[in-house]
Amino acid sequence: MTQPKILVARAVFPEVIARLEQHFVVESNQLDDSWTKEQFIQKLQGKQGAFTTGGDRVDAEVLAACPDLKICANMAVGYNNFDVDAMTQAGVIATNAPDVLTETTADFGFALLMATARRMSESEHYLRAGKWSKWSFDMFAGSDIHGSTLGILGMGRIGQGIARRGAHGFGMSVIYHNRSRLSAELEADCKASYVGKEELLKTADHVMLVLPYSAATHHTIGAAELSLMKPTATLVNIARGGIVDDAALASALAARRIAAAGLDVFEGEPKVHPDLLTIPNVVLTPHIASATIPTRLAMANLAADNLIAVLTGNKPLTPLN
Ligand code: 8YV
Repeated sequence: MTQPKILVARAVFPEVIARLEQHFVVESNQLDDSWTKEQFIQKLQGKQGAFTTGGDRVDAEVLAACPDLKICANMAVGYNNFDVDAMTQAGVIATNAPDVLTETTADFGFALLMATARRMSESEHYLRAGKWSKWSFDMFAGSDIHGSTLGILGMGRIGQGIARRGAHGFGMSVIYHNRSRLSAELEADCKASYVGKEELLKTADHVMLVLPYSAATHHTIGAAELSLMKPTATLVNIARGGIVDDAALASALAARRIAAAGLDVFEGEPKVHPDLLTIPNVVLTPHIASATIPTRLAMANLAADNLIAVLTGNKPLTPLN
């Protein structure tokens, strides 16, 4: 029996490639070349499966040009790079990689919150630049985490992980806003109270964004929302670029309309709005919230499991359609 053919669009752990090679004829991109859409389409010709990451767009154009495709397995929980409706229409299964990254990503959200509120990047740059000559009472004085109010926009699994860390670990008062309200049990477990978006923005000392990106969530935080926040507040985005209007955020930070921001994701990444690069009160990281070796390996193996299941006639583990 001939083995199905798959494309692995980005470099990934060699042991995952080796696993895939036990089941498929694999074309991989272990040199991690950047492909144009045309190259991606050309490499997908004759392939039944694709192993993708968040930067690989699968839309109607790709689907029309790749009639052999049966499944695209994303090594990411977010799947805004997939046009899931178009995939469903084309009979292509879409899968993502949820759960395995929840705690790692929640850890990072909290780390970025701490670094932002306590001005860790700014103060480290100061020290490295040899500017530290004496102690002073208000040097890099930031805002407290413990006992403060944490507002979480988007209360899926990662949002809940952050709520638990805040409420149970740091005695924070947690408020959240989400498309749908959590069950009473989950609210109690997270010690989180449901509020409207406006109330959340006005009340929170720290606002954490953990919602999925879609046309509906584009610029969820823009100039109007930033103007509702406390001047002492911090904003952290570990969700997706495009949820925040980065230009509006840069002006708000420069004018100190809010105190600080921590950003792991950016509009048009890996490009970063040039103003954000020169503003001191923002902590910037290159989309690494899920980046620990065990978690990235689990994400890659889950994408591989989905490909293996579907292309051997079984049900996907984590389907999106
Ligand atoms: C991925 C992410 O590393 O899972 C997600 O949605 O944003 C990250 O964990 C990234 O999308 C690459 O696939």
